[in-house]
Amino acid sequence: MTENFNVNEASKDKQLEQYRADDQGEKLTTNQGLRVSEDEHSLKAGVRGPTLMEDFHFREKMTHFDHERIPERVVHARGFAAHGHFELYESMAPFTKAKFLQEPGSKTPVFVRFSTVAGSRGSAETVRDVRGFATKFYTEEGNFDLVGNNIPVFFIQDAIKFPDLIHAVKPEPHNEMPQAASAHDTFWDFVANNQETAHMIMWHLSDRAIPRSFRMMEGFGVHTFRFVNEEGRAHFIKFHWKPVIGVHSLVWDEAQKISGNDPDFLRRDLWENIDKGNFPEYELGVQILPEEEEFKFDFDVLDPTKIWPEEIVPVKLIGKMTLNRNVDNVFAEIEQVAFHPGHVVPGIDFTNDPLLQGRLFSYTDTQLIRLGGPNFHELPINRPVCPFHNNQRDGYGRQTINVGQVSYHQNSLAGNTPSPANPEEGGYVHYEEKVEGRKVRARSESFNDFFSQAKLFYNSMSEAEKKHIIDAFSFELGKCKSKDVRQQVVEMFGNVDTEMATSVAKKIGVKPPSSTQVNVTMSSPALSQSNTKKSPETRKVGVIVGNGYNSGEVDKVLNALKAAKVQPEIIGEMQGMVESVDGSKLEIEQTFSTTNPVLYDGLYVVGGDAEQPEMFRQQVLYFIEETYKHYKTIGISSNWATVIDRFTNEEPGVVLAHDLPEFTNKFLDSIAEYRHWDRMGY
Ligand code: HDE
Repeated sequence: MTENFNVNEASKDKQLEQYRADDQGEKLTTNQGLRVSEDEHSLKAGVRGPTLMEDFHFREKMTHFDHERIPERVVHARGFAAHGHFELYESMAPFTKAKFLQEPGSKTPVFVRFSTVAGSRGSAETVRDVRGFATKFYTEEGNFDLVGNNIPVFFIQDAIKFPDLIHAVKPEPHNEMPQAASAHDTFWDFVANNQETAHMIMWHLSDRAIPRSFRMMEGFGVHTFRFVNEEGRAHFIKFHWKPVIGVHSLVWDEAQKISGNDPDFLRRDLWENIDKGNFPEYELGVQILPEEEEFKFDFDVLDPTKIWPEEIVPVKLIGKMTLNRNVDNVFAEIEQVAFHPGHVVPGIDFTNDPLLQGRLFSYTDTQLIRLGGPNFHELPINRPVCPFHNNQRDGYGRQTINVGQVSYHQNSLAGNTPSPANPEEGGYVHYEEKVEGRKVRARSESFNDFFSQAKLFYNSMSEAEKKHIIDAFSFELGKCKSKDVRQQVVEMFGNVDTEMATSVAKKIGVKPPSSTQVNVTMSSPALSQSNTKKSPETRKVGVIVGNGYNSGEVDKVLNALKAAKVQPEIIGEMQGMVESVDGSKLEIEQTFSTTNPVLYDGLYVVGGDAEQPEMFRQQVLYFIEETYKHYKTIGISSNWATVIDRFTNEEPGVVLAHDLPEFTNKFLDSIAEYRHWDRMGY
């Protein structure tokens, strides 16, 4: 008999509740529950004597500490996560029988971990890298993990090359440098000698690889999966996550400076916004392709270095995910969560994408070393919310106390239970794809076009985005010591765009590519971030205020910003209060020494009276220069427009408060626009 249980958005939280422990107000004990009378001194033979072996409290405390760390993830070590739920818009029954995709309005609890790939667990977060976007859906039929990235394609086509790719991008083995960076010889040597990387490299050098926020990135399942419906009919599908507030990025100079100013920039942004109730939202999209159309395109649908352009196969939005709760404990939840693309539910199946096939092995294997044994599914964060029963037993850290005599199948002593479920009872049946072929180690010829979609990507970029790609190439290759590697890469990317590769060649002191320019006509507007949603919501604006400011003007602006869900942060010379000309006060939240212009999306210079020290004016000028250089919005109060005589009204993204009602609107529009690329020549 099947058990009855319901899953709703609170199911996971309720389950986790049993494992939460709050030590506040309690007496200190050992792990055996013994109350401890002293926790500052080890047990010694005399106050100046040796420590005694007998000190079980000292030994237990120290041993536990010695074992606090577990191996970091071999990739995606640096990450952060949050809880939330997924709500379905419309039934997907025509395509899949997955239960969590049937009832419009139904809510499934989720846990999402975002990550960088190359860096170690303590590395900076705003480095140039792919971002992981892994979602665990706790469904009534078991956990479904959508383990994706923020880039829709991958570097390689076959999983057997993954160790090589990762060895090439990780710090070089002889000196363990550089940390969390692809700008070094071995990575680019790998690229030039594995040319299937071309398309992914274009994304990696684009603004996508330096997201402004985890809340402002897309996510992609990358591989082609299958939806299978109740009748057993299958469709090829690709998964997409689309952030409701649009896709936005940092600029490179800013990203590098943030790495020093706030290495936790992306997790802090996620944590603080969830904390304040600005819940990140992403719509789930699927591209759906009938199986009969498998061979309709000039690319192979099984090739993970290819997208299905959205203009050809539209993305159908089927639901929305909201992240609304921060974790209680980073280790217990974020470090111990174990994702696996093989965690599927009935109605979702795999394809023969050779990258996906290899991943289906790697993920459980890696958890065995990372989490120390086969019982990691029992950790609170990994437990499904539905019951699980099987004949697996024992192993390190086993928590379940399986009662009874029988732990094998088939049996008669337990009435042959736990018994397999038929499909009507929710038993998972693999899609009966017909497979035949010779055993070969070879790449399918249909995987051989490495450059068409790389060209499509480049051709779809705005002028600013193209410039960023050229600058990124110049930076990355400029860091390679081997001139030969630099030359090979320039030659390779001549196949994408000769003019682009020629500009790079000039900057890095090598010969231009031997190719000739072939202009492409095809473009996919969905690939360019310049077409994304623009909104001031949740943008962080630094507001520099000194004593003697004009509160009438400033209060109105601050209120208008808050009404538009912009987040102003008051910056001043020293902590405490600043006083306006009419005696009202504002609290300084950051000082010039605790913050930096790179940490804001825009700047509002309020200034103060004429008495400000020279240092204040110097800091204002520094904030303005940096903000301007990073193409962000600058607003200046009417008082200070004359003190800062650097701008005229015509400057893009510089808003001067001559006329107040117009100022706030213009300032908000400018913040929504975010980057003012028309300053490009700057
Ligand atoms: Fe992963 N990947 N990967 N990967 N991956 C891991 O599993 C692997 C690939 C992705 O937040 C590891 O638990 C292979 C593509 C994310 O905990 C490991 C191949 C995509 C995360 C592993 C790939 C991903 C991982 C390391 C090539 C996007 C972090 C720790 C065949 C679709 C999950 C772990 C988290 C983590 C193997 C390629 C996404 C070693 C062999 C393509 C988001 O198992």
